[in-house]
Amino acid sequence: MELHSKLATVDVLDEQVLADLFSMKHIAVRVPHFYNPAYAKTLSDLLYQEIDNAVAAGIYESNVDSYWSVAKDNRRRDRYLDAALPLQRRLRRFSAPHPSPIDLLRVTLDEAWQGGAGLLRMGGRKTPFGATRLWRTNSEALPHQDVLRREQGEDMKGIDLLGQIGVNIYLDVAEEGGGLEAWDHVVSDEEYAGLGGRYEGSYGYDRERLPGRSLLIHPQVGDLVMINTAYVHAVRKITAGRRITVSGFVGSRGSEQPLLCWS
Ligand SMILES: O=C(O)CCC(=O)C(=O)O
Ligand SMILES: [Fe+2]
Repeated sequence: MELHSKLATVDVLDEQVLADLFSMKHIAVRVPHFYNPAYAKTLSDLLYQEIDNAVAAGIYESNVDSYWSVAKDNRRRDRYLDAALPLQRRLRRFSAPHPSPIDLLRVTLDEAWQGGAGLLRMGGRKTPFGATRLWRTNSEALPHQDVLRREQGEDMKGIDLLGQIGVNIYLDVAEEGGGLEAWDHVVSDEEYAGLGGRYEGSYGYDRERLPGRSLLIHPQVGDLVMINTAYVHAVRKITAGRRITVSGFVGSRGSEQPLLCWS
């Protein structure tokens, strides 16, 4: 199959396009200008200011830990869960008087999906969704997959997902580099287990072992790109400028169950 036919570009997110993404018919779906680019610009300026202050104070470049990084540490997991609602309020405050991009995504998913959509809960507590991630010059993400069941701590056992997608809203894009690259290639759970922990967190697969051809997506400001994260993907090195995304994951347990959102 022609690789580019596995990238869908749509104006409206509907149930069919989501189902085709979860079922792996699509590798990725792009919704151009999902968030108004002028609002995105204003929001990214505010976030850069806040992040620059935080970095000067020695704080990390994403405003919230990712689940995989807290799964095995109770103290960090508590901090992660405590951040769930403040994270939503903060982005709402920064976005006002316009909607928060992550609110917009969550209601769009809720409306599109038969079973609706909501925040993932862990031990009865809501998880953060929509981390703002700053990617500076020279940063990149090596080829990887994002597969919750490979990262799951005890508190997440019993959440059996049929599929997982990564969602990113691009509030600002790099001048050069920073494209999202994806391969028509899945490392299965069996193969992954056979790799014996060599790629912890399914991260850092050798490019040499991947198919030669890949999809390279250059998102524009305001775009939403959703990727089925079972497909191996990477963020190409940013060679000039920086980019900022609002980022999370969405899991499916079937069309009649709510989609589950977390970061
Ligand atoms: O920032 C991006 O373009 C994609 C990051 C990523 O790997 C993901 O969302 O799973
Ligand atoms: Fe990823």
